[in-house]
Amino acid sequence: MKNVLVIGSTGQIGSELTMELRKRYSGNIVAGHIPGAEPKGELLETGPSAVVDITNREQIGEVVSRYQVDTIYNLAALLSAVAEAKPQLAWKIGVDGLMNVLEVAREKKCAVFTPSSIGVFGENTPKDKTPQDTICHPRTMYGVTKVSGELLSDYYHLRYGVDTRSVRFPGLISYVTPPGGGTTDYAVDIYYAAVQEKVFECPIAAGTFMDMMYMPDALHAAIQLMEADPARLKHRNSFNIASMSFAPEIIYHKIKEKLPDFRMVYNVDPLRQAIAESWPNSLDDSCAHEEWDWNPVYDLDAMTRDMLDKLGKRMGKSTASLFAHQH
Ligand code: AKB
Repeated sequence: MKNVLVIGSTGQIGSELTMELRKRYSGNIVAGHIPGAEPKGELLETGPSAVVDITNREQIGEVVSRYQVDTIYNLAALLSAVAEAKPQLAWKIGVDGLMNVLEVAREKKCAVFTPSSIGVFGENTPKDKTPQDTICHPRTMYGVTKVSGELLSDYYHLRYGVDTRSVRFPGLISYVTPPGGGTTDYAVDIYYAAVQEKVFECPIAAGTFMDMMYMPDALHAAIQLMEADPARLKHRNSFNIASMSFAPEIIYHKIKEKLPDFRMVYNVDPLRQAIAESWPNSLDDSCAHEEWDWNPVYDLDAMTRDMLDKLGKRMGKSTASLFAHQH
């Protein structure tokens, strides 16, 4: 039996991770949320939920004790573009908040998963097949909080024996809960535009490659890493993981293979473009393969088929009817 607290359970990753954990484990899988972001529907109905503000250490500790939590998934964060607009808040949530989680974990003997990101890399990092152990010198506040988080998490493991583990997520693509304020969000928004039969305005310039991943693989990575045999882990915070890398014109043409009338124009956002250019084109994730058997399932083709099908159904359009409208 496992008792898990998911902090940030109503966000892009949390809403799906909490449900996946409830399918796999029989214990308490607590949906932690801030006031104003209450769980709804099946997230509310299938298990306990509790107010957990990551800036409130006592509150985290109280919920961990109440539900005898042994593992915390700490998903609270501001994404890259928002963190540039609110750098102090990004630090307060990403670093001070993480410190609160780690302190509770130390006292109450919990394992901790905190996602890191391709945002830890910067302009002087090798761009292609970026190695696991390389220069992490970001110029964004998001990157600064993620590098700090990796270092803090390793520190708590080495100094206090807290079982901290993490992956560097690429842009995550899902049809369930939309992301907010990320640089890679365009790769989600483009599918919504395609299904709604709208022209997509792309905020990222042609030729800008970034690593991306379909949500089922991302959920699997988080859970698989937390279940991995600790004796095999040479790294902890944080593993490169990868499944696909593409630029806007590549995902556009992939969608156009299925929906030939779909159109995209460029309207580049200078902030997001600068952030995207400072990130790698693709990561080398061989350490994750070697140390805990990471093996993603979805490529761009399989993801595109699933996204169009699932989003279409959610918007009351079957893939067949979407295709029928095409000339
Ligand atoms: C963002 O774009 O900020 C995130 C990330 C890559 O960490 N999706």
